[in-house]
Amino acid sequence: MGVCPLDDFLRELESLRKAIDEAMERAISGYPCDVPLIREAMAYASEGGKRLRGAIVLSTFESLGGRGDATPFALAIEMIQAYSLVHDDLPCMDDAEMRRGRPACHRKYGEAMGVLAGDALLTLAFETAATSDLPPYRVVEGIRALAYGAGAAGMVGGQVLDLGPGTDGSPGSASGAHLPGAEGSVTEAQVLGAAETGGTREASGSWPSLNDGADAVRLMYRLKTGKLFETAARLGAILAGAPGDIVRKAGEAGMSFGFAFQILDDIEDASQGGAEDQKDTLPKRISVEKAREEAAEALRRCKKLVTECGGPDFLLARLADYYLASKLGLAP
Ligand code: GRG
Repeated sequence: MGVCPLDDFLRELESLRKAIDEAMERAISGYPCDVPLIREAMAYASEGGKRLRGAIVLSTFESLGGRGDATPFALAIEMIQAYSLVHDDLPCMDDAEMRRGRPACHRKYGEAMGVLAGDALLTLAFETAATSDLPPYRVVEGIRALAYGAGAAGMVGGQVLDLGPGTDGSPGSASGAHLPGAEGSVTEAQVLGAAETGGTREASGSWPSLNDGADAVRLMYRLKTGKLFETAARLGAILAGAPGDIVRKAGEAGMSFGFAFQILDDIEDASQGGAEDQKDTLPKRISVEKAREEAAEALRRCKKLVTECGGPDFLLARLADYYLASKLGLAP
C-alpha cells in the first residue's frame, strides 16, 4: 500500500501537538509556586491550542540537523502565544468572551487575573527557555530572538497598530480604524517609524511602502501575527546552529506563513459573520478574492524559502501546502 503524504503530515502535526501539550502540562502543574490560583489560571490559558508555533520550532530544529532537545523553546513560544491571546481577549483590547472553544481566561477568573495570568505566562516563557541544555550561546541568542519577536518590534508593536493611538483605547480601539485611509488616522510616519525602530527589514525582507491603507494593514499583520511565526522558524534554525543565511531564510519563510495565516483567519472570520464591522482587514481593503491571491502567494513564497533552506519535506513547507489545499483549494 502506498504512503499517503497528507496522512503522514497530519499524524506528525498531531504527534508534535501532543508532545507539546504534555510538556506544557508538566511545566505548569510542576511549577513551584505558592499561589495555586495563578497556576490554575495559567494552566487554563495554556490549554487547547493547535501548537503550530511550537511544532515549527521543533521540526525546523530537527530538519536542520539540531542535536538535543528544543522543547523548552517550543514551550516558551507557546506560552507567549497563550499570554498574547489572554491579553488580546481582555475588555481593553478585543473584548472577547470565548477562546479556544471555552470562556476566555478573564471571563473565568476575572479581569485582573487575566492580566496576571498573561504576565505570568510571559515571564515563565523566558524562565523555561533558560532551562534549555543546548549550547549556552545558542540559548542566549534564542532568548534574544524570542524577546525581539514578541516585543515592541514584533507582536506587541503589531497589537499597538491594531488598537490605535488613543491612550484610553479610542479612537479605533481594537478596530484598526486609525490606519491610513480611515478617519482619525495615525500618520504614515508613525506607522513607518514602528517598522524602522523595529529593525525589521533585515529579519523580514522588504517592507511595504505604506502608501495606502492596505499596506498599513499588511504591516500590522506581519507584526501582530507574522512575527511569532517568523520567530518560531528562526528559533529552530538558531538552536540547530544553522548559518546566518539559513536563519534569515527560515525566518522569512515563517513570516510569509504567518502573514497568510492572518489573511486566511480574517477571510474565515468574515465568512462566518464573526468580524465586527469596524475591524480593518486586508480582505475588506482589497477584496476577498485579491486577499486570497495574496495569501496563496505568501504560502508559495514560504515553501520556496523553506526549500532553499534544505528541503520541501520540512514541516513548515508541508504546512504551507496544507493551507494552500485546505483553505484555498489550490494545488501546491
Ligand atoms: C496582546 C500583546 C498582545 C498581542 C496579541 C496575535 C495577537 C496579538 C492577537 C490574536 C488575535 C487573533 C485571534 C488573530 C487571528 C490570527 C491568530 C493569531 C489566531 C490565533 O492563533 P492560532 O489559531 O491559535 O494558532 P491557537 O489557539 O491554536 O494557539
